[in-house]
Amino acid sequence: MHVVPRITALSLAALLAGGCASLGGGSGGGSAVKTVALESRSGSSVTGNLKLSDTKAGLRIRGEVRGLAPGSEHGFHIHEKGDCSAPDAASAGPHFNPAGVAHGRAGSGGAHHAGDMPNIKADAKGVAKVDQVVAGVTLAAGASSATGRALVVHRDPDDYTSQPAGNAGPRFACGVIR
Ligand SMILES: [Cu+2]
Repeated sequence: MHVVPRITALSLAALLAGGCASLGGGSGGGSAVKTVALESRSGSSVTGNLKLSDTKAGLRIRGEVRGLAPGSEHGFHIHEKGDCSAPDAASAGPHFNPAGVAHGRAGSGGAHHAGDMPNIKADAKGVAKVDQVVAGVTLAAGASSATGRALVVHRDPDDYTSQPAGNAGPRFACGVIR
């Protein structure tokens, strides 16, 4: 029975080493992963944990959002300011939109904000599994860097059409990309 704790300790050591490497490798072009914790806002009980990493295709966002209504659909965006301090997360500002273009549907071929992403969908337990790549956005420094901005989950679905934010309603969760 000594084997199990030993393996656990080794795994922990590996995880810690990986974490330290990530912290130190912000601009090294390596495989840095940032973790973003989504906190509830606007009186919701929505929370989440997401992992972000740069890929050749764009910014990959993986993880879970919890506390949603079963089967519900929600707008999900990168907002401009890395400030979730307001009770309604209005402090996160508008969508991240460095190109100054119209809101729309990412991947449609039409105009859309850099921070526009597909809606997330909750399962029967109110959990939305997220795994998507945001083309044209990076963690690394640059004009389209998401670092220092915020991830926001809305109460309602994004209709991908209404300006400037898809009529997605109040901000139910917010997390700063540090
Ligand atoms: Cu939004």
